[in-house]
Amino acid sequence: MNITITDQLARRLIEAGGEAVSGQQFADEFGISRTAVWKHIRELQSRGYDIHSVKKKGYILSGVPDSLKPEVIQPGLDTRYIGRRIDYHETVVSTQIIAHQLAQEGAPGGTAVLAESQSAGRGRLARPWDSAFGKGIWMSVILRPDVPPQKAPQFTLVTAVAVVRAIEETTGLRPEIKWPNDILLNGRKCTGILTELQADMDRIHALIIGIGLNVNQERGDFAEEVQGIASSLRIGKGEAVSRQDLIRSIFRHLERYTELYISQGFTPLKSLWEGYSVTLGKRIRASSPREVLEGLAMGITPDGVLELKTDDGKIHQIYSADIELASD
Ligand code: BTX
Repeated sequence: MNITITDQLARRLIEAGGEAVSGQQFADEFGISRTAVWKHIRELQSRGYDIHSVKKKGYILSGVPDSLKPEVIQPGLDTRYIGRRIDYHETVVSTQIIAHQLAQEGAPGGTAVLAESQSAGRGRLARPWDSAFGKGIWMSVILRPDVPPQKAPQFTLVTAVAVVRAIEETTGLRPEIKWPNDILLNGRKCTGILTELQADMDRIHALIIGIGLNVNQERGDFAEEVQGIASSLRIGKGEAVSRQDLIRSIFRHLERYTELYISQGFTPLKSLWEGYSVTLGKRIRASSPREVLEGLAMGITPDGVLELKTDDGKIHQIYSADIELASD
C-alpha cells in the first residue's frame, strides 16, 4: 500500500493528541524541508483536517474529516491484527468482492476493506444492500481462523455480539439481535452481517465477514424500498455518531470475541448473544428457500443453530433462514 508523506503527517498529528508539533520536528522526522512540511499541511487542510499553527510552538490538530481512511482510523487502534491493514476506497461495487480477491492473493487475517459507498452492496441470497455515500460503515473483514468450514455460520453470531457491544460502547444505545444476522434498533434493521467463505472440505482458507452498519442516515437518505424497515444510529440517538470511533470499537470487539471463540468455543458467547436476542421465546416464522416453518423459538444450540418447536411438538434445527415474528 502506498502511504504518502501527507498521510504519515496526518497520522503523526493525530497521535500527538492535540499537542503542538513543530515544523522543524516534522522536517527532521520525514527528512524534508519546512516549506515542504507547510505544503503537506495545506494539503491536509484542503482535505478537511482542522489544523492551525501557533507561533513558536507548531501545528495543532483540532479536528479530522469524517473519513474512513487508514491514517484517520489507525492511530489509537489497539488491536493485534484486525484493522492493521485497511484497504480504503471511495466507491466500490461491493467490499465483499474486493475482500475475496485480496484473500485469494494471500492478504493476512484481519485485513479490512472499507468503502464510503457501494454501487451493488449485497446481502444474503444476492439481495441488495443500500449503502449511501459517507453515511455508514460498509466493510468486509478477512479472518483466517483454523476451524472446520461447518463452524463458519457461528462467526455471524460472534460478529453480531461484537457489533452490538461496539454500538453500545460508542453510542449508549441498546440494539438487539435478530437471529441470525440482523441488528435492530427499536425494531428496525440498522445492521446486516454477511459471512462468506473460501474453503475446501476440511479447512477454512478465509472468512469474509461483511458488515453493513447504518450510522448517520436520516430517514430520507435510505432507498425508498427500505425506508419503512431501516434505521440508523443517528436516528436512534438523535445526533451524529463518529464512524471512526465505531470502527475502532468494532475491530477491538471483533478481535476479542474471535479469540474467545477460538480458544473456548461458542459457549461463553452464547449467553452474551442470548442477552441481546429478540428472537428467543417468541413465536416466529422461519423462511428458507426450502421451507417455511412456524413455531416457538426455543433457543440456540452450543453451535449457534436455532431450535424451533412446531405445533406438533417436533423440534427443528434451523441453520439459516429469514425470521419474522408470527402473529399468534
Ligand atoms: P440480508 O439478506 O439479511 O438483508 C438484505 C435486506 O435488507 C434487503 O433485501 C432489504 O430488504 C434490507 N436492506 C437493504 N439495505 C438496507 C439497509 N441499508 N438498512 C436496512 N435494511 C436494508 C444482510 O443481508 C447483510 C448485509 C451485508 C452488507 C455488507 S456492506 C459491506 C459488505 N459488502 C457487501 O456487498 N455486503 C456487505
